[in-house]
Amino acid sequence: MEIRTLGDQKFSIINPVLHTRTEGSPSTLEALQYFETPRLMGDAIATGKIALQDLEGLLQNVLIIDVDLLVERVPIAIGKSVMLADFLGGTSAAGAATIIGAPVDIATTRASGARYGPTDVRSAYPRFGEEAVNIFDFEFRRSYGGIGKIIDLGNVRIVPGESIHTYGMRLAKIVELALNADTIPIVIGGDHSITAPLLQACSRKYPSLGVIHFDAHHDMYLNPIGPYEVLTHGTPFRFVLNQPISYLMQLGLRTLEQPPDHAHVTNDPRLRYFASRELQHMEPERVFSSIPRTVPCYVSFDIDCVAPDLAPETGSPVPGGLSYYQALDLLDYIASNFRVVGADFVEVSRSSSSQFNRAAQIVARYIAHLILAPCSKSPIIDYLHNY
Ligand SMILES: [Mn+2]
Repeated sequence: MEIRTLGDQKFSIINPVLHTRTEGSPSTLEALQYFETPRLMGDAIATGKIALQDLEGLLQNVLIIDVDLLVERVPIAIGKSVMLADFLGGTSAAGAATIIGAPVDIATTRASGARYGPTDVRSAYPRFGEEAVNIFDFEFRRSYGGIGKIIDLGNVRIVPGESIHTYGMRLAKIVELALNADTIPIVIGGDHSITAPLLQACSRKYPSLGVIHFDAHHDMYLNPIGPYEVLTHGTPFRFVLNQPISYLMQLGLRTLEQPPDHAHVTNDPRLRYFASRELQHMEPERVFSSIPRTVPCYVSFDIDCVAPDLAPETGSPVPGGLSYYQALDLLDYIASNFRVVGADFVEVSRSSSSQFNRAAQIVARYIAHLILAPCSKSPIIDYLHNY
């Protein structure tokens, strides 16, 4: 980071990594110090030393002060582990899936534990090596060819005590870098609040984005006590509807609750849903018959859409739910027929009584299918006697 004085209380802040030059005032410099010695943003704003718009401007334009501080490399990666600095300065990664971990559960309302999601999902991922080439998929009796790269940037670090807003802005920035490199970001959460900043970044790049949301809950709740419009893991889709998305399809809903306190969003014509019970008897083709194939699509997958007896490691389980194969077939249909430009897999937590994380095992398989399904496919014909 280089700061040049321009005179008249103006400064030019140059980021040599991102090749950006941003003009700043003395208050921007104060805000910059926030990142050098991270502290509670609320306190800094309350003292009047830092203006929120200065912080946001810095995050959006000159965020990367030291890339190593932003992202933490992980011992077990999905695909090839790449440093963010190398990703930004290296050869083209176009077409690759970019894995980004978001180990946060600071916006949960019930049990915490979603911070373990990225670690446990990565550990459960099939060991394909750095590139998934020539994979036999016995489930679908097909093999995949021409596989692109899978890059793992690691986990976006959390500063202890910070809010989901500053964390979300940093996460969104990393996702924006992945999108601008023409890769497909796949974010492993983390609680569901991260979807709001993620979709903000994605809809900046793809203004007509469609969203397919798997969940037991509609996640458009209001906070029970004011302030009502607060970003938590139960509210992200209130914020998603503020984006210029073309549709929001919710799959797997099954809560039993008082009339929704979100009436002003439920008559939004972009919104549609299928209950978990309805999906028990529907072919994917029918589920997605009204969805335009040409519109880029974002998938937000909350593991609690799957039956809690199959995936118990989650914070807000609801009885009923999709089977492993129902969700797999829906995801396979999406990945094979739509242009998926980004995804998140959230709300995988961890059990204190079992070493084996069933929710993480399922999500790891779904991520693999999401990455593999768009690749060229050929039938498995020479396995044993082709029975
Ligand atoms: Mn959710």
